[in-house]
Amino acid sequence: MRVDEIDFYNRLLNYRDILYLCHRNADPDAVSSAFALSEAIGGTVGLVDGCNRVASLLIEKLDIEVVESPNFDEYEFILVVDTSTISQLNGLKLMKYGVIDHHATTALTENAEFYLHKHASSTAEIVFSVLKCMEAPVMPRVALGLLTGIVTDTGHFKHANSETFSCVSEIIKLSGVDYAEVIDLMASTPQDISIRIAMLKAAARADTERTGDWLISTSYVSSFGGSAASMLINIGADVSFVGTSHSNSTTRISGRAKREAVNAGVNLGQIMENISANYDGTGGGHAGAAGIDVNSDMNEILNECKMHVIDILKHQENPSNL
Ligand SMILES: [Mn+2]
Repeated sequence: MRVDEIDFYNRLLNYRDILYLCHRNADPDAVSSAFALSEAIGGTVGLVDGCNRVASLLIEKLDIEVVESPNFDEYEFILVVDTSTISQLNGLKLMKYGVIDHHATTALTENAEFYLHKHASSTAEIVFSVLKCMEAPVMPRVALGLLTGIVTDTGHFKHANSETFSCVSEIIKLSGVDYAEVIDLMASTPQDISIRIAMLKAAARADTERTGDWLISTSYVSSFGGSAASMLINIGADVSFVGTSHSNSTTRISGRAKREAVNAGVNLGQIMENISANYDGTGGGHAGAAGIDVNSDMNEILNECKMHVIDILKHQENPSNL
């Protein structure tokens, strides 16, 4: 049964022990939504199967109490948070549950006792509207969590709409937190030293070729090739290829392309597939992100990838330079 904000919290207030259950590999949107509800209504934040890096940082920084793999029998009611399919809960069997979610697919709501679903850019925004209806205070910890959830779920506001910004503005006003605190919290996400070394090496070794206003960079690392290829895009390349070569003579190339390059005709998945056919390897992926595994010289394959892209881009204009 679909409910509105008022009905939603009134129903939750009927239960004594509520488990706010986050999807597997929980993200900040799930964790902060569960946390905010547990603070306002009472109950426990539960993780079905771990959480991602920023979410674990959030849990640590905000000192959020979470229960990993909770025993459902210990709770009177389960509220599934930011989750739309049972597979996101590893197929767990739920008896009596409610849902709060913003995803387009809504398979989980069918058997729910009640659910609050809206097409918001994050569950955190829906939770905030519940808090407002309850006239619950928005404490700084809750606000920091919800803001982090909104920022990450909207891809740092890339997928935000006007309602997202109104919500963010209201949260900041009501809680008194500084937006800079949210940025600081996310910036302090620790990264493994081996990844950082790989990124710095990939940047230092990058070989960049210009065709028109397009920049195509190639480099190599011993691991984290995919992350390194994305990093080269972030620091200025339009298309990047990063090779990793293993002792057993297999070469892996990871490629990434900016949207403008894809729009100009670069399809890395197709390029990788074509090259892999010539070298008896396997390759493929998406237009903007793809990979290839072959038993050939790394530099030869890197060069081949680059030449394919130059061929496509040399007569195209780069709209980001107009
Ligand atoms: Mn979400």
